[in-house]
Amino acid sequence: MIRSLVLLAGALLLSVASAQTSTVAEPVPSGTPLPGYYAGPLRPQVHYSPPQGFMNDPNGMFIDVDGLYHLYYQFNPTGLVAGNVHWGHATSEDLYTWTNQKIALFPDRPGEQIFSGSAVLDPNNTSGFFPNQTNGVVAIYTLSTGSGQEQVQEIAYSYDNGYTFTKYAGNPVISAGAKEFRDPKAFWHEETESWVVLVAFSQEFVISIYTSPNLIDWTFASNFSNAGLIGLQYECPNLLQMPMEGSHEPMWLLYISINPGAPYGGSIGEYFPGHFNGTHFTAVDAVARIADFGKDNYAAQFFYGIPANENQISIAWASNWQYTNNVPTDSENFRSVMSLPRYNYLTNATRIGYQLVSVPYNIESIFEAQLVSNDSLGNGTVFVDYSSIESGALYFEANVTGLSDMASLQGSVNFTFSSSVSGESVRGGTDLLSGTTWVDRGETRGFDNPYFTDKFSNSAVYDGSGLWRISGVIDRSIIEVFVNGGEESATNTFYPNSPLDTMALSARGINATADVAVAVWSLRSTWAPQQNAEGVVLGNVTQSNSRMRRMR
Ligand SMILES: *[C@@H]1O[C@H](CO)[C@@H](O)[C@H](O)[C@H]1NC(C)=O
Ligand SMILES: *[C@@H]1O[C@H](CO)[C@@H](O)[C@H](O)[C@H]1NC(C)=O
Ligand SMILES: *[C@@H]1O[C@H](CO)[C@@H](O)[C@H](O)[C@H]1NC(C)=O
Ligand SMILES: *[C@@H]1O[C@H](CO)[C@@H](O)[C@H](O)[C@H]1NC(C)=O
Ligand SMILES: *[C@@H]1O[C@H](CO)[C@@H](O)[C@H](O)[C@H]1NC(C)=O
Ligand SMILES: *[C@@H]1O[C@H](CO)[C@@H](O)[C@H](O)[C@H]1NC(C)=O
Ligand SMILES: *[C@@H]1O[C@H](CO)[C@@H](O)[C@H](O)[C@H]1NC(C)=O
Ligand SMILES: *[C@@H]1O[C@H](CO)[C@@H](O)[C@H](O)[C@H]1NC(C)=O
Ligand SMILES: *[C@@H]1O[C@H](CO)[C@@H](O)[C@H](O)[C@H]1NC(C)=O
Ligand SMILES: *[C@@H]1O[C@H](CO)[C@@H](O)[C@H](O)[C@H]1NC(C)=O
Ligand SMILES: *[C@@H]1O[C@H](CO)[C@@H](O)[C@H](O)[C@H]1NC(C)=O
Ligand SMILES: CC(=O)N[C@H]1CO[C@H](CO)[C@@H](O)[C@@H]1O
Repeated sequence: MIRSLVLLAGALLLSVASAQTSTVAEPVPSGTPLPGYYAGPLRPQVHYSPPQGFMNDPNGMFIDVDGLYHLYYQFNPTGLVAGNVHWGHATSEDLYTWTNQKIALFPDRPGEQIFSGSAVLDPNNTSGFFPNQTNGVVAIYTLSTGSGQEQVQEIAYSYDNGYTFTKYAGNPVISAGAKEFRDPKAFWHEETESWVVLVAFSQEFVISIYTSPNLIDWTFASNFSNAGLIGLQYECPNLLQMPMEGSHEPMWLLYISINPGAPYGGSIGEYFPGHFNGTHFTAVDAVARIADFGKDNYAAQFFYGIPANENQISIAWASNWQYTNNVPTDSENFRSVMSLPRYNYLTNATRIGYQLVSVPYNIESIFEAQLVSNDSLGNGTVFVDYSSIESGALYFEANVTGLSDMASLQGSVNFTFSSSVSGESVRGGTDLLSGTTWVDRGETRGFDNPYFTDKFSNSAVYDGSGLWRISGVIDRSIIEVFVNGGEESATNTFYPNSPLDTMALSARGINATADVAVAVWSLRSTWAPQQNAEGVVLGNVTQSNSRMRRMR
C-alpha cells in the first residue's frame, strides 16, 4: 500500500468519488460481492479486475485445502480512486476464471484502512484458533489507524477456508510505533519449524524479519536493508524458496516493490536471489534485478502453499501509482487490473546469471481457437482481423528457429495491434542482433498523462539454443510481452478510444539459414459466461442482501 497518496486520495474521495461513482454501492455490502459489469470495451476478459471501485495490491494469496486459489486485493468499494481500503476477494480453480466473493476484511472505525498483507494455512493449530479443523486460515495485514499516524500488523482467522474472517481480539500482533510500517508477508519455515514474517519499514528502506511459534507472538530476527534500488520506499516484500533451473540447490528469492522512484518512473518490483536460514536472508550479490520492463507491474505477490521444489506462481497489480487514479476506466466504473498469473523460477541466463523467469501460467487452458499457424513465415507477414473475436483477447508467439551461430542473429519480428476504426495501435517487436525488445503504447489516444510514458525496451542475451522467441497476451487494455519464454517480460496497460481489432505479425531480414514459426490464438472470455441476463456478473451470491434483491 502506498502512504500519503492514500491519505490524499482518501481526503479527495468524497468529492471525487461522489462525482464519478454514481453506481458504486453505498453502504458497502458485507454478505455478498458487489456486482460488476465486465463487458465494457476497456474491461479485460482473461485478467482479474474488481467488479467495481478501485483495486490495487494483490493480498493474501493462498491455495486452500481443496486446491482453490484465493486472491484478495486492496479494494475501495466506494470510490474509483485509492482509499477506504478493504480486502476484496475472488477465488479460482484455474487462475483465469475468477469468482467474485464477498469482501473479506473491513475497517472497523472511521478512517481505518486494511492495508496489504498475506494469508497462511495453520493445519497444526499453532495459533490455537482452530480447535476442530486442519484447514484454518490466518491473514496478517497492516492496519492503518484512524488517525493515519500509525501502521500496525494485525491478524484475523477464518474457519471457512478464507471467506469469512474474525479479527484477533489481541491485535495488533506487531507494532513499532511507526507510521510507514507495512505489508506483512508470512510463511512457515519447515527447517526451523517456525513462522516467519517480513514487514517493510518503507521509508527507512528496511525489510524486517520476525519469527513466531504461533502467528501471534513475534520476535524480531533481522533486518535486510538499503539493498538494490531503493526508490523512495520499499513495499510489499515476499520471501520464498524458488526453484533454480538445472540445479537442486535450494535457492530463495526476496522480492521487494519500490514506489515511487522506479527507473521507468513510479512503481516497479525488484528481486534478490539468495539464501535464508530461518532468521537471516543473504543475497547472492548486490545486484538490483528489475522484474519487468513495462510500467504496469507492481506489488507482486506469490501464492502461499505451492511446494518449494515446484515453480511458484505470482500475480502483480498491473498499474502504476503515477497515474492509476486517473486512467479512463472510470467510465466503466472500475479502476485497475491484475497481471496474468505468472509461473516463476530462477534460471542462469547466459552471461547475466540469475534471472527470474515470469511467463503466463498454463495459458493454453484458455485458448479458444487457433487463428494463425505458420511454421515457415520467413520474411513474411500475417494479418489477423479479430474484430469478430468476442473477447478481443489474443495470445501470440513467434519463434525464430534454426539460428546457427552469432552471425545468424539478424532481422526482427514485430507485432502491431490496431483499430480499424480509429487507426490507434499498440506495437512492439524484437531485434535479434541487439537482443532488444520494445513495446510502444503511444499510438493509443484514450488517456493523456505526462507519466503515462509511451515506449519501453530491454535487452536479453542469446543463449545459443538456436531459438529466439517473443510471445504475448493482449486483452482489450493490457498487453504482456515475454521474451525467450519469460526471461524478460513487460506489462503495459493502454487505453484506445476504439477497440483494437486487427493484428499484423511480421518478420524481416531474418538470416537465410533461419526461419520463423508463428501462432496466434483467440482467448475465451472468463467473464462473459458469468453474466446474467442484464449483463451483470453477480459473483458468489450465497447470502441475501437487500441491495442485491433490488438489482434483480
Ligand atoms: C505441522 O506439523 C508437522 C509435524 O510436526 C510439521 O512437519 C509441519 O512442518 C507443520 N506445519 C505447519 C504449517 O505448522
Ligand atoms: C487448538 O488449540 C486450542 C488452543 O490452544 C486448543 O484448545 C485445541 O485443543 C487445539 N486443537 C487441536 C486439535 O490441537
Ligand atoms: C531494524 O530496522 C528498524 C527500522 O529501521 C530499526 O528500528 C531497528 O533498530 C533495526 N534493528 C536492528 C537490529 O538493526
Ligand atoms: C543465520 O545466519 C545469520 C547470519 O549469517 C547467523 O548469525 C545465524 O547464526 C544463522 N542462524 C542459523 C540457525 O544458522
Ligand atoms: C551460470 O553459468 C555459468 C556458465 O556455465 C557459470 O559459470 C555460473 O557459475 C553459473 N551461475 C550460477 C548462478 O549458477
Ligand atoms: C507461411 O508464410 C509464408 C510466407 O509468408 C507463405 O508463403 C506460406 O504460404 C504460409 N504458410 C501457411 C501454411 O500459411
Ligand atoms: C547468415 O548466417 C550465416 C551463418 O551464421 C552467416 O555465415 C551468414 O553470413 C549470414 N548471412 C548474412 C547475409 O549475413
Ligand atoms: C520493426 O520495427 C523496427 C522499428 O521501427 C524496424 O526497424 C524493423 O524493421 C521492423 N521489423 C519488422 C519485421 O517490421
Ligand atoms: C530474409 O531477408 C534476408 C535479408 O534480406 C535475406 O538474407 C533472407 O534470405 C530472407 N529470407 C528468406 C526466407 O527469404
Ligand atoms: C515456440 O517454441 C516453444 C518452445 O520450444 C514451443 O513450445 C512452441 O510451440 C513454439 N511455437 C511455435 C509457434 O512454433
Ligand atoms: C460462496 O461463498 C461461501 C462462503 O460465503 C463458500 O462457502 C462457497 O464455497 C462459495 N461458493 C463459490 C461457488 O464460490
Ligand atoms: C467444522 C467446525 O465444526 N467448525 C467449528 C470449529 O470451531 C469454531 C469455533 O468454535 C466454530 O465456529 C466452527 O463452526
